[in-house]
Amino acid sequence: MLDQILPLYGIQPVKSDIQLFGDGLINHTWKITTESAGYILQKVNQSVFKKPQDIDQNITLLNAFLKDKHPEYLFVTPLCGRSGKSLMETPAGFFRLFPFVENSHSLNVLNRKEEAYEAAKQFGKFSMLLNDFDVTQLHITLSDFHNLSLRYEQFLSAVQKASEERKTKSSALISFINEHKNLVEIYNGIVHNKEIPLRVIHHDTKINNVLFDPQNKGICVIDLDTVMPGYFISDVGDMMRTYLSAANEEETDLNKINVRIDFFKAIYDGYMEEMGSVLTETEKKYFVYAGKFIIYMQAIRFLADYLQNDIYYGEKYPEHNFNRAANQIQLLRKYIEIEDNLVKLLH
Ligand code: ADP
Ligand code: GN1
Ligand code: MG
Repeated sequence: MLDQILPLYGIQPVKSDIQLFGDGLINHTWKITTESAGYILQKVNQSVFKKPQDIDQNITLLNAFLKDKHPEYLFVTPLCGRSGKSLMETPAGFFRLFPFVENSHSLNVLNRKEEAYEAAKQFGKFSMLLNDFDVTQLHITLSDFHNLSLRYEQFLSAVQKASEERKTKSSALISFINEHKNLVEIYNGIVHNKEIPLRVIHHDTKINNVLFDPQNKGICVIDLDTVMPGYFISDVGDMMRTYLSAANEEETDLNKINVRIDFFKAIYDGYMEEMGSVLTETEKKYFVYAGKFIIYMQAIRFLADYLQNDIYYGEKYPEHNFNRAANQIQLLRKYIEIEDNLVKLLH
């Protein structure tokens, strides 16, 4: 298949080394190495992103703004092929090619709080530099992506339609989610609060969407598919979800899941160094809630997927999404256990 795609960019497949790359759950990603350069080739997952053109247009708009106002900022955008287009529509699907950021790597778990600081700073910087960008210009690439209210409704419907076997296995997790429905109500309050504006939000700040240099200093953010108008709690929350625990969402030994309070502080410091002067006082009050919001939503998403026979995330082994949901619920429990300490830390 790639034999047909690479020539669209003037790359000869015979002379290049092609490897499947990364641990993303959504798109197909390959690293292409030629004698002169490295690239990241991606096939957009069209069952998730119905209109890849919208993503492409968003990136083009943001790039024009950033190149004009902040030309020194590294914003990694798709390269144009021979046709002059940055998104290739082919019979095999939609493809795009990025320059490989040399001497970079991504991490799946963080071992040092300094890395949490670096990553949080990168995501904070992204929203801060785009603070004056007119967010209404952006397409919504995934509607209701972080609409917790709707996610909760979809979860209830997944419970209704699930097989008895999967429902029974999930009963303790389902109860936990229902017992914490107040998190949905807080979200509904945020949506109606005029002091909490829509901003340019990345919406997928998990740790492997930041590139680090060999010294583990942050280089830039990547994976721009879900950049669209949203609330800051989405970005801060997904950082907490993926940076706080020493074990990540794939861990099946729940005893290994923890909340590292010094990593929480590092997220706060890194993000606020960039966004502290931009966020409203009302937004700042939801900093700790952000973690509960996203961890809870991710638990709902994994469990709903399990109940619907893994149609969204797929599974690498039986019960994979059940395990991921149990993992996220354990993380939420641990987070709530020390919530008071987190609040105190910020005052
Ligand atoms: P997905 O949407 O499937 O998560 P990503 O865009 O995050 O796909 O890419 C998957 C992985 O590929 C990233 O976690 C990162 O390791 C690597 N990657 C993506 N873009 C680049 C790039 N421009 N340079 C170097 N590595 C990259
Ligand atoms: C997906 O694409 P990736 O792997 O960075 C998902 C996120 C989830 C995450 C869970 C478009 O992110 O929302 O938080 O998996 N992206 C989409 O690991 O659904
Ligand atoms: Mg990714």
